[in-house]
Amino acid sequence: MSCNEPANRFSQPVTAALELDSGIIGISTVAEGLNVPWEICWGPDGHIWFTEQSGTVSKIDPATGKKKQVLSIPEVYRQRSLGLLGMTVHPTEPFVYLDYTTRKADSSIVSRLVRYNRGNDTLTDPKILLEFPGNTGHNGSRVLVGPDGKVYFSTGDAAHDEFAGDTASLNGKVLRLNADGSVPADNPYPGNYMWSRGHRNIQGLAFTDNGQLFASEHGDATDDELNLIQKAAYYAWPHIEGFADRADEKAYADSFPFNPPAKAWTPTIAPAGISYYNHTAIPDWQNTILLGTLKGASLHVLQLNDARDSVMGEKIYFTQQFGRIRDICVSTEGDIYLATSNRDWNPGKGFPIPADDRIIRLSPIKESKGLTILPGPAAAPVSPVAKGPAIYKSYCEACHKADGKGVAGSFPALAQSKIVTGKPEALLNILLNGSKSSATEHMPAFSFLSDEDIAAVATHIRSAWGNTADSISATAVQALRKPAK
Ligand code: HEC
Ligand SMILES: [Ca+2]
Ligand SMILES: [Ca+2]
Repeated sequence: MSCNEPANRFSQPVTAALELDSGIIGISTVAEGLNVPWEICWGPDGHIWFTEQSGTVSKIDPATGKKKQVLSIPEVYRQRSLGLLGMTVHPTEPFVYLDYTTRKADSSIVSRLVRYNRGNDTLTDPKILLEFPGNTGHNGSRVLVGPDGKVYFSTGDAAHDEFAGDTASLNGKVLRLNADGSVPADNPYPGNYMWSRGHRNIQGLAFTDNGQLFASEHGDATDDELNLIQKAAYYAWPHIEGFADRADEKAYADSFPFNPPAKAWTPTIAPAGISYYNHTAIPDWQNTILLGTLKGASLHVLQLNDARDSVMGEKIYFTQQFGRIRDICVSTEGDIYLATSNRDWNPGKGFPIPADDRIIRLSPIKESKGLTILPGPAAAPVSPVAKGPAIYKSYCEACHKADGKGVAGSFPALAQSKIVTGKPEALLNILLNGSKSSATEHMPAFSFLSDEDIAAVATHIRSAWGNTADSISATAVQALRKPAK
């Protein structure tokens, strides 16, 4: 354990503790009252640099909590998942790279990657490096300087599936740029920023100590992913979700070789920011990817192998403790900082609390006496039992909410819905095939669930929240499935 007394290093009180095999982690709040700190990064000046989604960049002295805003960008367009998103502070050059969504005069949404010059307490001389289509969702994104000094920038598919595989589109990619914004000579395609393609909506990006690049990515109804990003590789969205395990996916993979994920999650967890951890300050977590989750509201610690190219194990901490976790950074001393995202468009149950959003520090301490001891890691969740409420919780609640009331303007209420309580056929068709009558949000198809599971969740929503329709049988589901080819 480190011989530094955290009490000497930091002014904030330690309020809770987590006991690991190798030592104790103390938990303290470094900043509060923030509004969705989307990116937090450890700056070369020993400060935490962070973006807030509405368009500001600030830095904070982790020892004192003293905060200073260094930039406000009025043209940022913030709505739902849009706004000021990724940022990276170049470790050796005087540059900061930011990406955000903005609206053009014709009201179309675009994403931008912009470089600023970094002074002591200011960011000046913005230079727009890239501008490309955005949308009301799926805008990514993260930006990171690699060990090779190049800028890596992950973009969302802007809710256009067809962009992801298209080598001519900047959407649904990991892009690679020189520090000045030009295309590196050793990119896979001459004159093309593309480094890898076939991504849906990357939300986390991190390099390991031996230069492997990992990305976390949001799936649709199933298969959130962690991918090892390789030069020129193809990740197959929208043709393959997670591994090629369905018949249609296997057939596609026979013709189009793709990189399967290092790990996939169904039910989905909504993975967000990731960081590589290999510091002796917390020996239990050496050689791991730390992954924050939004829907899961937890920290996943993913053990890597020696080559740092596969995930060997997974432990889950802090479930529902801090709410949604958006991003993570690691200090040179090996302390870990988490940013909560409870004031975003889709907060979870019990959040936000008045102190949200927060930046929380995990730092080794010597004893836990007098502190609240948080529960140890949970085993990775097992697949849901074939019962309606559990299936609803795993697959439906993120959109339609625990009370069945949905989110006005985005996800319809299932409580008192005529479709839910009406003819079984209409309801089952939506569950099996999905529905897309609005331009922005759609209801994913759940045909991958068994007949029994669909019948169970359909029966559940027909009798929950004051609905009083009769139950639906697995046979009724089977009868509506398209006959196998
Ligand atoms: C990713 C978000 C999302 C998830 C997850 C989701 N839905 Fe939906 N659902 C929607 C959206 C959006 C609509 C509206 C679709 C449209 O009209 O295009 C919808 C519509 C519906 C409708 C029609 C309701 C009405 O009154 O129009 C039902 C029923 C429904 N969903 C049930 C479910 C069930 C059951 C699950 C879980 C198995 C589920 N949904 C999972 C987003 C979601
Ligand atoms: Ca994939
Ligand atoms: Ca699959």
